[in-house]
Formats: sequence, C-alpha cells, structure tokens
Amino acid sequence: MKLISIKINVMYSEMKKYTAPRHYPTWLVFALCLLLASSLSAQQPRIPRTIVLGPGDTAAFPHAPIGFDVRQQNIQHGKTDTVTYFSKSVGTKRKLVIYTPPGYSAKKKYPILFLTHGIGGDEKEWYKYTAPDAILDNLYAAKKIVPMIVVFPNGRAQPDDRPTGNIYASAPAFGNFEKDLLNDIIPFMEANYPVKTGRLNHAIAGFSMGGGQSLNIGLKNMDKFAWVGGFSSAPNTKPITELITNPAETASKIKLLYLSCGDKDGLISIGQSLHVYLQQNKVPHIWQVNAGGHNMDVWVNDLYLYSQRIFK
Ligand code: FER
Repeated sequence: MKLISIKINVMYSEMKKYTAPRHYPTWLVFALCLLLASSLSAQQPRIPRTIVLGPGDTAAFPHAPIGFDVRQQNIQHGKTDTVTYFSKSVGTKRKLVIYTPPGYSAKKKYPILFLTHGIGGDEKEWYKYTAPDAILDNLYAAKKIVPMIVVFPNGRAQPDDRPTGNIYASAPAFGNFEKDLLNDIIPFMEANYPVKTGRLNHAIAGFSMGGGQSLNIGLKNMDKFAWVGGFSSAPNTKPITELITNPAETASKIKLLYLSCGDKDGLISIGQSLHVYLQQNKVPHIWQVNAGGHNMDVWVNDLYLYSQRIFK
C-alpha cells in the first residue's frame, strides 16, 4: 500500500508538470493517476520478498551461448500451430499452442514437453516474450536435444481463461489445471498426435505460476511425469512436505528435477528452501541460479538448459 501511494504521489507530481491545473481540474488528474496505478498493480506480479543469497545459490551450468535464441535462416525449422480441444474439466473449448520439431513426421513417435506460463499469460505467453521455437530449432541444429513435441497449454483452467482484469483473482484456476492436463490435454494429444505414452515420455516445466504448477502436478503424479522443472516458481507452489511426501520414492522415480531462479528475483526463497530440503533428503536435482530478475531473460536460459536434459 505504501509503495502504491508513493507511486501515485510521484506520478501525480510528474503529471502536474505536464498537465497544468490551468487546463485540467486537479481531481481529474488525480483520478486518472489512481486508475493507472490500480491497473498497473493489478496486472504486474507482486513480488515483495527480500533476497538473501547463500553459498549454494550459484549457476549449476554456464549461460546459453550468445545467439541461442536468435532465429537462424540456414537451419531446419520446427512448426508452431494453435489447436482447439474440448476440456471436460472446464466445460469449454480451449487452446493449445503446439511446436512440432524439424523433420516432424506422423510416422514417428514423440515424447511431450508441457511448457507452462505465468500468472499474467496464456498459451501464447512464451511466444509473446521470446521465440521458443528459435531456441529449440537451434538446439536441434546443434544436435543437443531429443525430438519432442512441445505443448504450451493455458494454465488458467476456467471458462474465461483470458488474462484480463485482476489476474490474481484467477489463481485457483491454476490449481484446476491439473485435471485439465491429465484428463483432457494428454488424452487429446494421444488421440491426435503421434506421441509416445507413459511417464518417461512426459516432461512438465514452466515459469513462475507455471513453475509452481509444474512442481505441484509433476511431483504429485510421478506415474505420469518423470522430468519436472520449476523456473522461478511462484507462491502457488505447495508446501515442501506436501510436494514430496516420500523423498525416497521421489528420488527413485524422478529422472530430472530442475529448479531455477534469478538471483534478483524476490521469489527465490521458494526455490532455495526446496533445494535445501531436497539436498537434506537426498533427492537428486539441479538448482540453477541465473543472473537476473523475474523475467523471460532468465526463463529462456532455463528452457535452453532443461530441454537438453529430458528424454535422455
Ligand atoms: C504472488 C507473486 C507472484 C503470487 C503469484 C505470483 C499467487 C506469480 C507471478 C507470475 O506468474 O509471474 O504472490 O501469488
């Protein structure tokens, strides 16, 4: 509240400089500022926590090389489509963005990576802020990844699944997504795409709200997922002892548990405490602390690192 009122005061004095009260009544300027501030605070993730870095909070792997996310002309490209499926869980038609790899053929069979988004996004969010297809195309050209289909779902599993209005109000819908994924999206993929089935052929990862979902869904359903990634996971991440009820079982079933966060991200304590718990309970995992905040610059590096380590 204090921050918002400081913001309003600064914005008000800034606006006064340019919109002299000679022209506009003060109450109108103030009302406009309030409107702007409230819409900003509704749309932007609230990330209020303090950051304390420890000696274990380092990069497990070096950053992706320069150009890893730049579209290259002289290589083979995958294809991106948007498809519609009917979700019995939500009761509506919903959308998936689907990336099929270079050389894709209906005669082959592919594992699936489900890549989720943040609280302010939808199935298009990765494509809005970066070019995940270019990152993957470049990895294929360098022969660094196994051919896979990447599904970008909409994690807001509710009838109106657009990220409008107060995006925090739809947080419960991110929990409902588990049913949509398990009972609607996976069966849809199996009915319509040449996919391999079973846990060893399903990976789930995503950032922020989607990082929390990936950990919640992946670690709870290890009969469905063997490769789990939480990038800068948000407070929707379940408490650790709920996420991992039996560390020995998780350790024996998980093929990859990849956790990451930016070193300037106020949500880092979520990943830090998970990392410490996993270490103490001998659950193999990667803890990748990237330089950066709560943004796509960090998550593109995670996509680069994580996608190379699944289905192998
Ligand atoms: C919160 C802070 C951040 C929260 C969610 C987020 C549900 C998600 C941010 C994002 O997805 O970018 O307190 O609570």
